[in-house]
Amino acid sequence: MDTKAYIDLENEFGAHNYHPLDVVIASAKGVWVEDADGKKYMDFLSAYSAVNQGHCHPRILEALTGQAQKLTLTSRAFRNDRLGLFAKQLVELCEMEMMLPMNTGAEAVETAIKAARKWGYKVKGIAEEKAEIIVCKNNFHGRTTTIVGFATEDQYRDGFGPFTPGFKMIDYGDAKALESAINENTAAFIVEPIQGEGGILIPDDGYLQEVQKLCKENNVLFIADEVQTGLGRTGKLFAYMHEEGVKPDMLIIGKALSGGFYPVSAVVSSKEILGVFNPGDHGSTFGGNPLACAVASEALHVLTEEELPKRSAELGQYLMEKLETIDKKYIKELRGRGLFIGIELKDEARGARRFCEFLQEEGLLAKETHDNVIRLAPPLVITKKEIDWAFERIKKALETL
Ligand code: IF1
Repeated sequence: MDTKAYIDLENEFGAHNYHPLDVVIASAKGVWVEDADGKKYMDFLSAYSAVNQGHCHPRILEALTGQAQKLTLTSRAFRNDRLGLFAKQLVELCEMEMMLPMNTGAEAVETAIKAARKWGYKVKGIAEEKAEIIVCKNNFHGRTTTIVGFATEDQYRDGFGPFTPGFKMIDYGDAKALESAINENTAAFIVEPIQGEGGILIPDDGYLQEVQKLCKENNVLFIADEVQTGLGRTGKLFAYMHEEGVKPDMLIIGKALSGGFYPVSAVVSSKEILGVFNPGDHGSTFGGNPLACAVASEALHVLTEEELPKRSAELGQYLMEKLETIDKKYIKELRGRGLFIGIELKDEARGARRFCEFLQEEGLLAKETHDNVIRLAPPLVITKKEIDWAFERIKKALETL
C-alpha cells in the first residue's frame, strides 16, 4: 500500500476530527521518521512533546517489551509490583508527596479538578456546590466535555454544550485579574506555565511568582498544567522552574511521561490535597497499570540520565540564535524556551500552514498552531548537526517562499 491508499482508508473509515499533513508515518527512530513510501523526515513536533526522549527509545522499548511479557494489567482492584516503585520515583523527581496515575492528559486535568473541588469542600470549607476554579483565556487543557466547557476557542466548544459550571475565566499572564477573580469560593487556579496551543505564549517574568503569592494568601490551590511544557521541553524539568522560588501545589503531567510509547499521565501533589480521595472516589481501569509504570519509570530514567532538560536549554538557545539571523520579511516575533519555539508570522506571510507544507516537502515535519505560528519542538535527543540541517530548511522556507 502507498501513502494515498492509507489516506483514503483513514478518510473513509475514520471520523474527520483532524486535518493532518498528508504524510503517513510507518516507522521512526530518534528524531527521524519514515513514511509509507520510504521517504525520511525529521520530526519537529515530537507528537506535541510526547516523544521528548526521541522515537522508539531503545531503553524504553526494552522496558515495554520486558514488562509486556510478564504482566500488563491487573486493574486497581488488585495491586501490582510496579506502581509503588514508579509512584516513589515520580514523587521524588517532582519533590512532592503523592501521585495519582491516569492515562491521558485530559484525564489528569479532570483528576486535578476533582481533587481541587473536593479539597475546597473538605479542607478549605467552601459551601456545598459553590466551589470555583479559575482558568485562563486561550488555554488548552484537553477535550473532555468539562474541559472544553472552559475553553475560549469557539471550535472546541461549538455543539458540545451544555457545559459544567464552576469555572471563571481571566486573561493569561495577568496577576491583577487573578487577584480580582479570587473570592471565598475559589478552590484553585489552573494555568499552563507557557501556553502551548495558545501559540507558545510566555508570560512576563514574575507572573508565576505573583500567582503563587496570591494563591497562598487566599488559600487557593495553584495548579500547573505541565502536560506539554513538562519533562524537559522548555529547558528545565518543569517550565514553572524558570521562575525562582515557584512551586505549584499540584502538577499535571502526561505526554513525555511515557516517552510516547503509551498513554501515561499523573497528578502529583501533597498528602493534604491528594489525601482527599477515598477508595471509590476516583479511578481508571488502566491508570497505574504495570506496563504503564514500567514504561514511565524508564522514560523518566532516560530523561534524567541523558540530561534532556539541559540539552533542551542549550540546543534551544543554539537554534534560537540561528533563527534570529533569518530575514524578517515574514517573521513578526520569535519566542521560546529551550526547544519549545514559536515563530509568529506577519499577516503578509498568509498563514503558517503553507510553510509547514513546504517544510514537509523539504523533509521536515512541523505543525502550525493557530493560523500564524510555526511551532518548533523536536525530540530533545536531537544533535547540533541535525539542528543545522533543520535550520537550513526553515531559513529557506522563511526567506524564499
Ligand atoms: C490533540 C494542542 C498541543 C495539553 C495540555 C492537557 C492536554 C494537552 C497543556 C491534554 C494536550 C494536545 C492534544 C493533541 C494536540 C496537543 C496540543 F495543539 F491540541 F494543543 F500539544 F499543543 N494539557 N495537547 O497541551 O492531553 O488528553 O491529549 O493527552 O490532538 O488534541 P491529552
